[in-house]
Amino acid sequence: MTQTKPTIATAFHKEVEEGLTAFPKYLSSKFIYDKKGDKLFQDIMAMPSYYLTDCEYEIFETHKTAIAQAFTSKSGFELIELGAGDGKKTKILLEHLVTRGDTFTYLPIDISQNALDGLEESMNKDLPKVDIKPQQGTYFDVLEGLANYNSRKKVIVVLGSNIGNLLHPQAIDFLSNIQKAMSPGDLLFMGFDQKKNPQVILDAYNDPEGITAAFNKNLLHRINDEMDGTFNPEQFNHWETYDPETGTAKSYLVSKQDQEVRINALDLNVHFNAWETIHTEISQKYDDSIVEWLANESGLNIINDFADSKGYYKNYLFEK
Ligand code: AVI
Repeated sequence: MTQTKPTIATAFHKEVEEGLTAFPKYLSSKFIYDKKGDKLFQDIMAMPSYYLTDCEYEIFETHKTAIAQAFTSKSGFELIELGAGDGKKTKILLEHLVTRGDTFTYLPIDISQNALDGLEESMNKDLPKVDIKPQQGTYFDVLEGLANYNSRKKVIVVLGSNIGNLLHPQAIDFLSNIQKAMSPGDLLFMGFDQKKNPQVILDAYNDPEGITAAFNKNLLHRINDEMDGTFNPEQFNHWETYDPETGTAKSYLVSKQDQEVRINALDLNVHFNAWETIHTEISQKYDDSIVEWLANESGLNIINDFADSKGYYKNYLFEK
């Protein structure tokens, strides 16, 4: 009897098959985020060495007046946040906008209805005056739907330097898609982690407690749980590199020995030589000239930027 291969069920299945049969091997960091991955990322954001979060808080606290002034419009505006998560940082701005008496609707977009329900509940408790309309779906489906939502100015917010997990060509696609959903006069407010002392960057992705290692290895746990895999995560090291010339931090999982892993749902055996790698994530760091280039390529203009006191991180304001 001929055995038929099991049907590849999801984008994750497809990528695992492609990535683990490629040379060199790779898996995409976007698949780290299940419930456990989300929690590990919350823990990363709370680590002092992961300076990005504190820098963005500092920027909001220091520059909230200027940021609010840029956002505001006489006829009111829509504040659209892509990947809102728990909205902690955004609340600083929202609170300030409420205090100023600005008229706006807050439209957080997230793929997870669960995350949106939690956010709506905490917003109703902490900032009941904010008119919140959560939008469940992928960024671009929702943005497309909002393109003609109404005639008010749109301010699109993307925090946390999430763009850094994209290679430059993908980042240009991402920015171009946002640009297409904007009308003249609309704004994009986006966080970009900056190039800095390479040691500071390495420390942010290499904590001694092993939280980032656990976050990276969640990919292997997910394959075990969802694809009936036999990875032993203990047999892989988390490894981080940073190239100060390109500004690219890269995460790997490195096989500590020659080993064979079986992934039953894919009917796949994967061989690892000792010290063979799986590349899992890039976290790109930027400077003004790279951001200007990305903006030009995507049909956007930078009209302002806001930095923390150390110059580690910047939020740029773009206009179509
Ligand atoms: C979500 N993203 C911007 C984080 C970053 O800094 O690249 C993910 C992360 N990876 C390891 N630590 C945090």
